[in-house]
Amino acid sequence: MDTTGKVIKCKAAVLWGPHQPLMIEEIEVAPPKAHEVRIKMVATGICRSDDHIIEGFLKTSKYPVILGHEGAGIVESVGSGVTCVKPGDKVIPLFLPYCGECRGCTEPKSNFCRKSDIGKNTGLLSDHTSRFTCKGKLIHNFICTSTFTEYTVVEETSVVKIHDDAPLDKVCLVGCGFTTGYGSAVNLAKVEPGTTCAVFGLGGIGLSVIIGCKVAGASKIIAIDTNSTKFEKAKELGATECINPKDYDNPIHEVIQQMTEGGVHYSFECIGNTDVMVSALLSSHVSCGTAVIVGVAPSVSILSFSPRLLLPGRTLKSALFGGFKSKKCVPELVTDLIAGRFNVDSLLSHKLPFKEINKGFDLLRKGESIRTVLEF
Ligand code: COD
Ligand code: ZN
Ligand code: ZN
Repeated sequence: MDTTGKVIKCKAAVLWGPHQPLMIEEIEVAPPKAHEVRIKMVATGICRSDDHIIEGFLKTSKYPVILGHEGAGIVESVGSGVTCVKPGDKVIPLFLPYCGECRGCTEPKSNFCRKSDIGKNTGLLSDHTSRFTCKGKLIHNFICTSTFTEYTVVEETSVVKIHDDAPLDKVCLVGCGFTTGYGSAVNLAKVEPGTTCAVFGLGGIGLSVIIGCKVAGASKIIAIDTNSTKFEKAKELGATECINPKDYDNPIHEVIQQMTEGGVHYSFECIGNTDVMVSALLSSHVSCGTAVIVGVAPSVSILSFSPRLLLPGRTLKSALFGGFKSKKCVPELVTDLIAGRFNVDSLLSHKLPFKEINKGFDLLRKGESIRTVLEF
C-alpha cells in the first residue's frame, strides 16, 4: 500500500518523563513537509546519551519525546524540494546536521551546524513543530533524529544516503558511537604512527577510539577502565596494555606517566566524568600531549584545573561526532566498513527486537553490553 502523503500509524518507544521506562505506544507520523524525509527505520543502536536523558543527567529535549539518534533505515517518502535522497534509498539519520551554509558548516575546522538542536533543546524541527503525535499529544523530536520508532521524519540536512550494499544492522553504529570514537582518534586528535595513546572508558565509544588509534598506527594504546571485564575486547581491538585504577594506590595519571616516560601523546576521556577528564589531561605529556574530551558530562558540571597544566604546551580539545562533517564522512565510513578497513562486529554485543528496548537499556546500565542494536 502506498503510504506517500498519508499519516502512518506505527509503534514507537515514547519517554513520557524522566526516570520512567520507555513505553511502546501506537503513534501517528505525519507525512514529510517540504525539505523533509520520512524514513522506515530498520535498526537502531542504544547509546549512553539516550540513557542520560532517561536518567535525567542530561537536560535536553522536552517531554514526551522519542529518543534514539543512532540508526539506519530506508526512505519511505520525501517532501517537496528534496534532492539528496529518494524513496527506497538506504540512509543514516544525522544527529549533527549539515546545512552546508552556516559558519559551522563552511569553516573547514568546524562541524557544528547551526541547525543542531544540541544545546538548544527545542525538541522540534526547524518550523517549530513535530511530526509525531500520540493519544492526541505532540511528541517531541530528539536532536533532529528520533530513531526509536518504526517511522521517523527528519530534515534533509539530517539524513544522508549510504551504499546500497550496506548492512543496516551494523552501519547504524556509524550514526553515533563508532564515528564519535574513531573520529576522535583519526580526525580530531590526528593520532600519528608511532605515538602513545591512553583511552579512559571502554564502552562503545572508548573501544571505537582504540580502533582509530590502531588504524592510525599508534605504537602503544593503554586502555583504562574500572571494570576489568572490558579488557578482553579492548585487547582484541588493539589495546597494548589494560589497567584498572582500582588496582593501584597512586593516581592513575602517575601510573600512565611512569609507563610512558612522562605521559602519552594523546589521551581520550570516553566516560563523561570531570575527574577523569582531569586525569586524562595529567596523563598527557606536559609539553607535547593532547587530551581529548569525548564523554559528555552532566549538564551542571564544571571542569576545574590549574591553567598551569596547559602552560608548558599541553592541548585540551573536544568536538562532537569525532569532529567530522556528518554528511561527508558517514557515507565514506560506510564504504570503508564494507571494504573491510575496520570492523564493528565486536562493538555489537547484543541484538534485540525493537519491542525489548527497555531490556537493552538494562544491559547497558549493568555494564553487560557494549552496543545493543534493536531491529524493527
Ligand atoms: N574510570 C575508568 N573507567 C570508568 C570510570 C572511571 N572513573 N567510570 C566509568 N568507567 C567505565 C565504565 O566501566 C564503562 O566501561 C565505560 O567507562 C563507559 O562506557 P559506557 O558504555 O557507559 O559509555 P559509551 O562508550 O557508550 O560512551 C558514552 C559516553 C559516556 C562517552 C557518552 O557521553 C557519549 O555518548 N558521548 C558521545 C559524545 C557525543 O557526541 N554525544 C552526543 C550524541 S551521543
Ligand atoms: Zn550517541
Ligand atoms: Zn550548517
